[in-house]
Amino acid sequence: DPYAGDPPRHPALKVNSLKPFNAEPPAELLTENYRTPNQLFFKRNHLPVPAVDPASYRLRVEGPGGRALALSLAELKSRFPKHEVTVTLQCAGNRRAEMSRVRPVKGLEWGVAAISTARWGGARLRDVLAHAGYAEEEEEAGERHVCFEGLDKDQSGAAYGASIPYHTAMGRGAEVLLAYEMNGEELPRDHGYPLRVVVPGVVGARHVKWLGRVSVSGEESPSHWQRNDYKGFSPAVDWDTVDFTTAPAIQELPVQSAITEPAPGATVPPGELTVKGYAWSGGGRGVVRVDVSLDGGRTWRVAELTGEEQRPGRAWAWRLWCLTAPVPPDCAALDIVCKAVDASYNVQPDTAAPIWNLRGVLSNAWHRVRVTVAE
Ligand code: MTE
Ligand code: MO
Repeated sequence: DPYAGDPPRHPALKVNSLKPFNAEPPAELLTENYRTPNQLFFKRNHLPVPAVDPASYRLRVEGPGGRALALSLAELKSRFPKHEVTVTLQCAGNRRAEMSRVRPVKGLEWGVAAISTARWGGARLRDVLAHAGYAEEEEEAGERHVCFEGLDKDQSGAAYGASIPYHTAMGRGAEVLLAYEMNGEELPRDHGYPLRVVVPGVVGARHVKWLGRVSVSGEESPSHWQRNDYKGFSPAVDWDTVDFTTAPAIQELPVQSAITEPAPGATVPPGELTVKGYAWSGGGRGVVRVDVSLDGGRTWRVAELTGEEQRPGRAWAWRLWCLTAPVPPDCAALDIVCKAVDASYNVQPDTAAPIWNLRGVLSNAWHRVRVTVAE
């Protein structure tokens, strides 16, 4: 069993697949903390968790002109300043279960909690690439990509891989990390021990764990997960007609929000109701507002944003939100809805059908939770 060496996991996680291990925390636990405790942080593995010996570990960095560096963990920690940044990581398939209710899709049935937030610590990728001989972005350079390879491998020996545009890594003030710390602790095995990439504002799939190799290329990573997965398509496209070369790889994600409390189908008492949730957008776009409705979207109230303030243009981490409102009298049921607005005034679509896609990614319609009102 290639999964026999996987680490132990927290029993509260809702397991989506055991081998490989994929799990999300219960929604109501997700918003108990602004930073998700490591054990409850959602886990998304495509392959068995590799066992990496920290003493012999080397990160291979391919430099310009065929030169390569092999950096030990000690070198990564001592040669480059440690940078810390709070980043929300969201899987492209978060909330896929709602999309598959429109029409079946291929993928894990994630609920609303394939998203979590941590404070990550590590070396800046741009410092490491500069050390290897790469320059800050030049105007004329043409399209380039920074490619990452994990140490986890499938049966054919192919490693998990992904890439990001060069400017995402090397642009002024870029905060892409080669992280060895998560919430002040050593990176846990499930999250990429001993080293992972953290790309603020970008889809989870590019945050390559158990990082083995970094290179710069005129082309995107040749990995299956870069080229033939994690792309969005029209609802008109099915598995017989899909051509993965026609769509760009998902990088920044669209604005997202969801209700974490109360739970769908719960019974709430009359009087006053508190609704809680999270909101986040890709590309460093902040959350400017969350609207909540108790009557299916006919009337709205503005939720209170909680958690840390966001930096303009560098809003890498989510806002949590909450709304306390009177339950309308003589109401047997409530149809609670939330929707967020980001700093570019992007909004969420009201339903999932028009954004349905065969892989069930980018599922960000208004989130609805129906509850019963009773003493
Ligand atoms: N990196 C490697 N090496 N192998 C993987 O399977 N999964 C990716 C990404 N990095 C993956 C990986 C996907 S799809 C997501 S959503 C995130 O890791 C999940 O990170 P987490 O498990 O720390 O939450
Ligand atoms: Mo993912």
